[in-house]
This record gives sequence, C-alpha cells and structure tokens, in this order.
Amino acid sequence: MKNWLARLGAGLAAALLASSPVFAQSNDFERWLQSFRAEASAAGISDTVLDRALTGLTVNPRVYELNDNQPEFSRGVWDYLDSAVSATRVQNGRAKYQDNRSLLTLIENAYGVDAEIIAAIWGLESSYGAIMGDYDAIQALATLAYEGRRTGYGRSQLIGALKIIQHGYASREELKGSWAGAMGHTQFIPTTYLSYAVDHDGDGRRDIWSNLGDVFASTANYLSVSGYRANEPWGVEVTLPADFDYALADSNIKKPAVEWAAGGLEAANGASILERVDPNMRGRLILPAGARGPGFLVFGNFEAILKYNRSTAYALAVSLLSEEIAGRSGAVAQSWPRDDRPLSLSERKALQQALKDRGFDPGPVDGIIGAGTKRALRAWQKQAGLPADGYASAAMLTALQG
Ligand SMILES: [Ca+2]
Repeated sequence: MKNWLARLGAGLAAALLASSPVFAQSNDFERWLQSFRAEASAAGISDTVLDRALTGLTVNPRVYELNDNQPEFSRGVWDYLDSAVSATRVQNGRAKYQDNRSLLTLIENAYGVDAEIIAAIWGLESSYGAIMGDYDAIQALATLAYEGRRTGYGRSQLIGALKIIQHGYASREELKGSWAGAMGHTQFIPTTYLSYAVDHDGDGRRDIWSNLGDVFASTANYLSVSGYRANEPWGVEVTLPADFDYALADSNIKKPAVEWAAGGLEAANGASILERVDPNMRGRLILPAGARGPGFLVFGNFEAILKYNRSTAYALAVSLLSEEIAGRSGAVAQSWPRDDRPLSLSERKALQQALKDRGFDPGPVDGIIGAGTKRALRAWQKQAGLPADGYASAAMLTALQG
C-alpha cells in the first residue's frame, strides 16, 4: 500500500490522502470564509481587521477532531471532584490566595464576590494561570464556525473575537486560548469578555491574559452580574430522612431553608441547617450521584457559579475548593457510590430508548441526560416503586431493560 502510494508521486498521493473530510474541504473553507466576511462586515467589522485576521487562515485539524469527539465513557462526579479538588490544587490555591490577598480583598469588597470563590474559579479554569491554552483563538473559532456541532457558537464567538481586535482590547496575536476559544486566566469566551471584562488597573486595557487585577475583577464582575451576593453561602451538605420523597430533588423545586428543615433535612454534620443558613434563604436540593450519594442544599450563589459553566459537578467543585482555599474543610462527609459505574454514551442512549419503549418520553435519544430524560426516568421509577431520584445508573438501565 505504502509503495503503491509512493509510485503515484507526491502530488497525487497527497490528493488521495486529502480525501479525509477536513483536508478535502480547503476550497470549501475558502468559500465559507468569503461568506463569513460578509456576515462580519454587516456586524460592523472593518475590512482592515478582516484582512489582517482572516487572510491565509486555515482549518485547525486538531480543533476539528476535538469538537467532533463525543467521548464514549464518562466519569463519575466523584472522579471529577477527586481531580478538581485535589490536594495539589488545594495547596496551590492556598498559596496563590495568600500571594494575592490584598488584591483579592480589594476586588471582593468592590464586587461583593468572595475572594475564595474567585480564586477557586481561577484554579479550575487554568490551574491558577498555569494552563490557559495556546490555540490561536481566531483559527480555533473559525474551525468551529465552519463545520461541526458548534457552528452557531463558533460564528458568534468569532465575530466577538474580531470585535476585541477592532476595539484594540487585544491584538490578533494576543488572542490565545483553549481549542473552544476560551481565553485567559479564567477562560472567558469572546462575548463574555466583551460584556463583562473589566479594566481594574485603569491602563485602558482589559487584560485577562496577564494582569491579575483585570482577571479577578472581570471574574467577580461576571459573577456579580450573574446574581452572586456577598456573605451568602453557596450551599450546605445535607442528609435526608429515611422516608424522603426523592422527587423533591428537582431543579424546579426551590423552597426556603426553614421548609427544607421542616421536611427533615439536616446538615451533614448533624446540626440543624438553620444554624448554617438564613431560614428564609431559598434553595434547591441536588443529588449529584442520585439517592445513593450525598445531597446538597444549594442557594443563589451556586446558581451564579453555574452561569459560568452549566455543570453541577463544576459548580460543586468551585464551591468545595473555595472552602479549602479559605482554610475551612471542603470534604464531603457522606460517601459517594464509587461502585456505581457511570453509563457510557451507548448505554445512556439505550436507557433513553428503554424509557421510550415503556411509554415515558425522554426527548431525543442522544445520550445526553437532561431534564427530559430525568423527568421520564422519575416517572418510570415512581411507577416501579423505586426511589424517584431520576439518576441514570447502571442498575436503572438493567431494571429498565429487564
Ligand atoms: Ca487593565
């Protein structure tokens, strides 16, 4: 095969190899860039900026590959927390917090966002600035905008990135970030940058790549606009009474702490939750690993962290890491069901199909366990006389298929 290719000569062999989806489309990409230019012009981007940013631009095959990759296997929330709130990240966080204490306190007072939360987000987004991503953001976003499952995201963020250049906030070369276009110490995507980044030191630039004052103030500003309130807890770990109705662990059910306490919820250390939080504070109950795992009553500040990244595991990691950075314990008192194997992508699809077959509509059979799947699973669990936690476990898949 190799020899046969070699005999064809370099040009023809390259053409044959180029029949892979990415490389074959370089002409198509050029055509796409032309149509995108028109769209960007209409959005107010000047020809000068478009020429400088887009001329000679190519698809980044690595970004294309990463975007295309839907991992078959997922991790349990406990595995994620083990690495997100690792001893090293805690230790580095405490040191970084001390190093930047006066700056963080200044920003905490200005925005009403706890310093340890800002530091925890910094720790999770870039390991405190150690890993910010070295992808050319314009190329990465153009690749996403061109083809794949995030074209709408890619287009709006690419226009956002071009606006950053046009306004002179950063140069074309400075726009470095993750493969998905998240940039700087706390990984702002371009539209977030345009709306929420702040020039803390007053030098005329909102520098989220190298000025820690700008980084912390931008992060705090974003959280504040997302509803973060000073001196309120993110949440509290809770235990549930024996006869608990798991259907109450629903993102739509928010009640004052006093009502949750009346329903039998206690702080995991055995105290009343009302010793820890204002009785009137409204919160919802989350069970990140279902009925067999720990529960948390979470409040408005947790929801604000979720605006940063819409993953419960992420918001929980930020919250627990922030406790550790502030010198308290972020350890979860109850144990995780570590024997509970997370479902693979095909198993999650099988679970959705089984629900559908039994007449419970989970929405599209796409392997994404969203609100629709959880609702359908709860309804089936209720009918089957099981704890209705809506948690897609291997045991539930087996029961559904049985
Ligand atoms: Ca600045």
